[in-house]
Amino acid sequence: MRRLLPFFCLLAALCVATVTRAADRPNILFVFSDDHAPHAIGAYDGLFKSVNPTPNIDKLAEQGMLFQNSFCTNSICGPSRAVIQTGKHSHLNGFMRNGNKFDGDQQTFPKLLRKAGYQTAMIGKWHLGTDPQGFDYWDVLVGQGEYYNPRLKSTKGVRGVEGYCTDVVTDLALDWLKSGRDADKPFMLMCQHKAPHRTWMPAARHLHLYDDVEIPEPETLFDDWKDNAFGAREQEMTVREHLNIVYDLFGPPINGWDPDAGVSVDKSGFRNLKTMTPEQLKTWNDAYGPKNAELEKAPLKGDALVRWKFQRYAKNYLRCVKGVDESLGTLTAYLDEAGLADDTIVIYSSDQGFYVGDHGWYDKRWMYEESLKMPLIVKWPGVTQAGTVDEHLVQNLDYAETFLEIAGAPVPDDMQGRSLVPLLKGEKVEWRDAIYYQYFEYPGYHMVPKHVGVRTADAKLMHFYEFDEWEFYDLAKDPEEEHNLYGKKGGHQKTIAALKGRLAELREQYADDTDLRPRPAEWQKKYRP
Ligand code: SGN
Ligand code: CA
Repeated sequence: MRRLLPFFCLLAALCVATVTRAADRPNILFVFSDDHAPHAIGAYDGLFKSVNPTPNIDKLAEQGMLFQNSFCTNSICGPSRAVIQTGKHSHLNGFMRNGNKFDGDQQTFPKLLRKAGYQTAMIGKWHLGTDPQGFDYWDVLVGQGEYYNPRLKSTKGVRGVEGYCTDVVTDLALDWLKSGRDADKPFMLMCQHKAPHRTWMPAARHLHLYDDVEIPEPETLFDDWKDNAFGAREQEMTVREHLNIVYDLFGPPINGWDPDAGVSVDKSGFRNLKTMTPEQLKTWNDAYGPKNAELEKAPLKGDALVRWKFQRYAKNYLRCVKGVDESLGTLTAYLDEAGLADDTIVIYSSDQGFYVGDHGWYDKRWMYEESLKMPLIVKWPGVTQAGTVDEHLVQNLDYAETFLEIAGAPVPDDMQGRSLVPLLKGEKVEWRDAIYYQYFEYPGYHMVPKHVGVRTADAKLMHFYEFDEWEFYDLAKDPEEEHNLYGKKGGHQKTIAALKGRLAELREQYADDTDLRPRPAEWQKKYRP
């Protein structure tokens, strides 16, 4: 026995080393969706909580940390993803609006994670216009991705995969976890869904979900934007006028509705239905047909039609969310089953928030709360305390540095965010008092004027600079942002002046020298009535 002692000691030491190594360099499973607003997650305690849309995401929050004040820097798909890749604001990473091409030769966090010995994989929606770089494995949806039988691109080329997009992406992620990776290395897997993006097409199994439920209407569904800057009145994203009954809601063309009206990308308007197999299409039509017949028999108008559209839209949106929620459940069940759960950080997030009828809208882009906010829930076994809510002002700008610190990799000086690791550990740290926002796509889909802005814990200032208009909100008193107090009496001048100062400082800190001078009156007249 004595002679065996050194052997046991060595074995024990080895075990400790392995355990430390796994804990030191945990795997990261990053489940990311498209346009999933925090208020459409039960754990965020929003309006839709009553229909229990996200039991699996809620469970993640119960086990980990939920970031209550998590924001994007530029509320649109490609730009948000480029910020995550680089840890730099849009003006520096070069991807300022959808349609730009991401320069994948620049420094990105997956490249640095790889250097640090991580295996990296990217599966699902990428939408950056150039092929992913920095990944050991990638398999990405072509462009926006199709809901049914999507095309995917990998190093082997483009192919079609039969099935519902969220399930296809989940299965590919599972395949990679099971047999695609090198089990000796820690991994970073980005599993990125298309849902719940427009045109909100649910899986066949969810087509009847919420059939007998009335989705609660947002307080601002009938907003009239009366004291907003002009852009909020002239945008093209209202449930009333722009959400197309046929193209977006799969309803009948009542009241002479033009099936192409407001359809921004594909003028044929039906590409997603066109990718279905005849059986899938039959199931689809069987689900919507009877409901559509009712509306055709008694066509609605005015506010009643807005309410009908909202119900159809919100139900489809939440049905898509259900698919994403199930995906998270499937992936985390696999981690449990494979004994990986204790060594894997699981993160749920989405590229930005969204309007689900809030302010009378769909889509995103604005710096108003519903689209500025991103969900962020992190379960880090042994590190995050179960069921905690963090209130610091955090951004997608912080993700890259967070991933690098988790991996024990050096963080380059030119990244502009801050690692969230101390917050995840529950440490008390000095933190930023304000976030900086910028949006660049104008004129463009949905017609949201360019703006920059600053948000603190309780106030927001927005500058629609091409038209030199401002908005200011007292978020503590007016969380729905119904009262733009810019230029109004009531003693806000001091706060506004301070916020203008803070905005200028942030622009300097982030090296943003975008020209903010108003455009010539002639140009403005084209857009502003
Ligand atoms: C498409 C959508 C728009 C949406 C943009 C950007 N139209 O053009 O409604 O704002 O994408 O979305 S659709 O009819 O094609 O769905 S993003 O997620 O890529 O930023
Ligand atoms: Ca998006």
